[in-house]
Amino acid sequence: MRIGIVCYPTYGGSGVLATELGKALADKGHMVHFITYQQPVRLNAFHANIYYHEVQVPTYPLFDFPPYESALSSTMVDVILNQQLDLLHVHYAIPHASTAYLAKQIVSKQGRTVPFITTLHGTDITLVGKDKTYAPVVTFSINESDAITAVSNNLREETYKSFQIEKDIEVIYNFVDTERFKRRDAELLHFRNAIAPNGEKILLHVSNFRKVKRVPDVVKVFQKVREQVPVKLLLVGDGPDRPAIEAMCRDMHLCGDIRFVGKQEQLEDVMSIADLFLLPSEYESFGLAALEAMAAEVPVISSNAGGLPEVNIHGKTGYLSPVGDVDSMAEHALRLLQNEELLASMRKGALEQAQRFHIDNIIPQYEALYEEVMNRALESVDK
Ligand code: GMT
Repeated sequence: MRIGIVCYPTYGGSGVLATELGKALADKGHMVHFITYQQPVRLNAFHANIYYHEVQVPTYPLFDFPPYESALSSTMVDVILNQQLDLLHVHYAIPHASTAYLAKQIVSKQGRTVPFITTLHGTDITLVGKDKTYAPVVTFSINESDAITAVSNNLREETYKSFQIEKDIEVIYNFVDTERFKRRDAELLHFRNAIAPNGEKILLHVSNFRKVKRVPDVVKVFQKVREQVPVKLLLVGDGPDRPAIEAMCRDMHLCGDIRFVGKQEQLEDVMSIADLFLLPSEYESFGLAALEAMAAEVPVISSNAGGLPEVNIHGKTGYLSPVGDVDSMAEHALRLLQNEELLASMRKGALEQAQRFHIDNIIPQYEALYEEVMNRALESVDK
């Protein structure tokens, strides 16, 4: 198939997922065309079946706000027509679903039928999408999608609760390449020793440092754990809350034991040296970073918000606590760090759970959906 993928190219989970999906589809022989405003971060090696089309947004003195959506729709039209795309798969509803709708209408005037699939990822529904500034367009464009998927049951339910959706939303879970995230303790010992030179345990948090991630809770949990166990905290990623978190660490006199390493492309290395992963989010539709940690045998201490209980199984792969309950999270972390046997069994449970979301189990679900959508589109042309 010739598939156009539209996503945010930055470090967010939706862009990561979309890029990994495109790479896996290309490996299976599909022609994949990424349409984004910048090279997606995980699209970092040449692949014969992958093409990248950059959306250019020309400016003009009249534009206080350059019309990105128009530029994106026009680029979609160009790629559909010149690369003979069979379908578009857009990730994150805003503005990708409405731009896909527009592109579909434009090419239909030229006799081309190109269906589009919208994958909902989380904040496009639960945070930004619900805002009344966007809600009518989001509702309309989701309903006009030829198929809709959500990355968890929770997100599917949230979408039905928040919008008047007239169509079925299929749940296709996020996935992980467990081979890539396979733990490599011996190989990465030098890295581990650099972070924890005296054999301390390592707590890890990876995010885009936004409010919804509740990064201050990570620091509070760390402080409580540190009172009882020698431990270091590794903070990966960047975002608007990072300066405040750095100030918080200074005020709490924790700087010596906390390492900010910014955005990292080799996440598998970082996951491989961690003992526990912390994800205390206010909401998480799925928690892709937690799944990647589990694939590296890292148990997860998380909140029980959104789709996290579908990924992190309490008592098997880690522990769940109510949002904001840092005492409970610290208690869970200490329970594991002070009991090597329990930690070992939880690590095994985490890896087993990650296998359920193995990339090879999930990609065929997308391929089946593509087939179904294309067949429906062909039938509608025949009528
Ligand atoms: O929260 C992020 O990390 C960014 C955001 C995005 O859309 O880029 O992530 C959302 O999509 C991920 C991939 O499907 C999910 O794993 C995250 O849980 C989800 N984030 C939220 O729901 C807050």
